[in-house]
Amino acid sequence: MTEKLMYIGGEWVKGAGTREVFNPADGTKIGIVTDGTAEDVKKAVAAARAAFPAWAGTSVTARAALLLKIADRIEELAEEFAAIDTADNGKPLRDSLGDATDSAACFRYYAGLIDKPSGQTYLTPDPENFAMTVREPIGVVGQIAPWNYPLMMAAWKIAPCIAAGNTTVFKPSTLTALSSVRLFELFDEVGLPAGVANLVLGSGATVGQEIAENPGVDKVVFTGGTDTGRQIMKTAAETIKGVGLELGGKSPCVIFDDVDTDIGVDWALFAIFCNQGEVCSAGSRLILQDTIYDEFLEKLAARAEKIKVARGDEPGSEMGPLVSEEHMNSVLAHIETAKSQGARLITGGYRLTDGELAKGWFVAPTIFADCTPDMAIVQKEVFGPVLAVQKFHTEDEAIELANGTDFGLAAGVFSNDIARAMRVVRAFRAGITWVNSYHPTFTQAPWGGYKQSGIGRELGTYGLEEYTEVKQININLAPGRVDWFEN
Ligand code: TXE
Repeated sequence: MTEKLMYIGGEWVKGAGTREVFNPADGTKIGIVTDGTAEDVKKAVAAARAAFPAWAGTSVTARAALLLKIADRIEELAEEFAAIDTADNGKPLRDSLGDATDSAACFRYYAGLIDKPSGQTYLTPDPENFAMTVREPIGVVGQIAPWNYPLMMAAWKIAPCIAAGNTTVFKPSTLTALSSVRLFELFDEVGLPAGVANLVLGSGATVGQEIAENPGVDKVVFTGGTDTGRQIMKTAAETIKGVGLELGGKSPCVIFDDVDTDIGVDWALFAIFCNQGEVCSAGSRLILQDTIYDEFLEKLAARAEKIKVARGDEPGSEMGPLVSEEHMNSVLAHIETAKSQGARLITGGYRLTDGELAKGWFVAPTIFADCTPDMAIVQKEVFGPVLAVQKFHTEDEAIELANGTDFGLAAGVFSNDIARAMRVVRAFRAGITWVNSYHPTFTQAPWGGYKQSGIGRELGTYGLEEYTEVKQININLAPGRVDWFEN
């Protein structure tokens, strides 16, 4: 196996050591990646700084053309990217194929967006003054990504950043760096100028920390756990860097009794168990009306038990292994805590070890009923296939339960009463909401959270704005003396 390298200033660079990469479905070694240090981050920041003026000055047409080439190549190589992410992260192939398609769409969208009108003009109180705003790139952006959507998180971060004329120092998770390396090979192939996009590989504690610390980084953008986000924000405060944070969630899916049970069950399953529950916006709390509670849960458990849990590259796999042994153990520990705090386990609750599954990190789809707001399973992000069900009677109770955590990333409501659905969705304290749906995510629309789920937005026009500064330009239309001072 050849060692996968970092990409700094247009060169493939070795780090100080190496790191082995394993398939979470069976523990086999699938790659070796180089392991960088803080020194490598410093070199990458220097390369990004050097490349910034020319890139910021490159025409939007030329920048867009490069982004479109990247989009085309991702699309052409979608199956290869899907195979890489499935082997690296564990997710089913149908999921990773969707990620590749969405990643191409993200590059294409931002290629199309950057020459669209932006800025404002103002009629100021002084008729001889004219004011306007222009948006300019921020400079060098440090970008840190998690392991749950390896390629897609890289696309969501890098596409708007470089489209806007910034340069980037990008770090993927140590667990899932392989698709990022392949993506940077495409950057090289299409002729992205050296230093515009730099790939550093290594741990959060060294490489990630240096990205947040380095004074040459103007903004740090991170997706990951809330504790890590807090640490990054504290570090960034030293140099007053801008921060963009997309953090954890404990997102509610509220279902009223006027909804067809089969439809409700279908969405509730999708909300929590797609991508093994390793989704920041997972519908990890089902808030269910008491009048349908028992019948609904019976059907929900029966369908959860039929989900095909298998290695991601097995045909028909619907749920793969968790990303690592450490993460599986963390999910199992959350399950034990829920049991000890009195949540009623209605299905799952264990590691799957039948036959070949014993070689990987598989956890059965798990549902806890009768959960109350004081329980850890209601308040803490598990980031796995574990659903906490809470019961409500009135609409007000449903809203109170839905908003009753420190998080505010996503929320869904199901009801055929449009006025009620609108009341509830307006009352949600969350950044991404759905009515009679859960999960659909669009490159065109903003993504991000309220409360401790983060700061800022990715995707859409809002996502591009996050990678710009706003400059006010004032023009004196009657140049002459100001005469403020008499002499
Ligand atoms: O994430 P980390 P972990 C949540 C989820 C999960 C928990 C922990 O609840 O169980 O986080 O997962 C880099 N300075 N989410 O430990 O540590 C790290 O190398 C700078 C939610 O895997 O947040 C990786 O590249 N960077 C989530 C990235 O941060 C640091 C997705 C994310 O890792 C760093 C993933 C530091 N001090 C986990 N420490 C979501 N919102 O989608 C680590 N990193």
